[in-house]
Amino acid sequence: MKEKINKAFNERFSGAGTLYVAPGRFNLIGEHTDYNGGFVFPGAIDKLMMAEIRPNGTDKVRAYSFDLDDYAEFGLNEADAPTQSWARYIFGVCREVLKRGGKVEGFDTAFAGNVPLGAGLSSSAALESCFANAINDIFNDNSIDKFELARIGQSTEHNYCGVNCGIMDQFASVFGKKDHLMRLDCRSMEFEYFPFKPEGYKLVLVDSVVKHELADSPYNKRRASCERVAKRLGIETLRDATMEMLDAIKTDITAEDYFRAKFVIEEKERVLAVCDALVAGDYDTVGRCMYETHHGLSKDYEVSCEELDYLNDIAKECGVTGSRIMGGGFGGCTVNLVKDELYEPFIATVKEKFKARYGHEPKIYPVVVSDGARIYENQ
Ligand code: GAF
Repeated sequence: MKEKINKAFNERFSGAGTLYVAPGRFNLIGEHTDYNGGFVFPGAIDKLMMAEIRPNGTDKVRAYSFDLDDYAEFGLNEADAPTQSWARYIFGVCREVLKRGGKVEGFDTAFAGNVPLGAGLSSSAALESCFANAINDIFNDNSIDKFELARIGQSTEHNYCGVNCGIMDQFASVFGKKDHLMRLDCRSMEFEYFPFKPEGYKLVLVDSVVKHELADSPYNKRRASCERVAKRLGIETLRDATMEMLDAIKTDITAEDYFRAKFVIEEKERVLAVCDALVAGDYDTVGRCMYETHHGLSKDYEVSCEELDYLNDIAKECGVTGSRIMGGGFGGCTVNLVKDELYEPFIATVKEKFKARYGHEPKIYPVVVSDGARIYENQ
């Protein structure tokens, strides 16, 4: 990837800039809890966005996307928003830095990535974190703190890309640490690193290759449901709700809102249970919670799809310890916790069965928990 970016940068802009990388993320448990003030438990993965960047002495950004073979040029004022959706991520990051009083000047950039698009692995957060971190380094002497970098990415989604996402993806991409998961309290923003090297198990993502676009998906509607219920309960977020409170207003809200909130209330407890189980080496509990999350996401939160439910069924049949849909939903991957000795047979079976039903194999990505956004130093 480095070589092709260097070459593309040199051909377009001549010479060389500085290389920055930022990863996608996976999440062990804690889905749709971030925008409800709950807990999440993600880690950064070894799939990255990489950008070569150099100030160009103008007030314009000139950007080349290697993967899309597309070029965009835009100014830094609000009225200069580019039309291409990929370029709006970069523009949005620049604007959000400026809105916070940070400095951004014109730059040239060529970038590429190997985070699969639409797989629920947060390629967009990786792109945002990569540019936020680079702009912080190049123009701001790294004076913007890391939480603010994550918020810059999140605000980019809200204000320039139409997705009212929570903070999990950008947080994971910025704060990721090799071999560690992070339990983040999305209300207080306190977090803790948990060493993660499960003995005798592998974690693997199985990608249905069903594409999801959160902006077109009902993601924002799920968030709106949760906010409605919280408002009805007179609390800021569902973090403070219990099943008793929810049951007490059951007849005042729609059945749909009830089930959305039920999932969130149950899910926030599961994150804590999984963290404790992980520390105790109790992988059966981790796995059971993962299956419960899948069930809730499929039946109550309704963000699964036929292909993902099928992947979950196959995992169960193969004796996989834990399996669930991961990320925002509406396509993408399942995350699976598999005993070493079951790994190969599971992968063979899931490929065969899925292909027999849908005509193509799912893609397999072993999870390698990696570092967060950084300058690229020939690792
Ligand atoms: C998407 C969002 F971007 C995250 O903020 C989070 O809500 C996730 O879906 C679901 O847990 O990745």
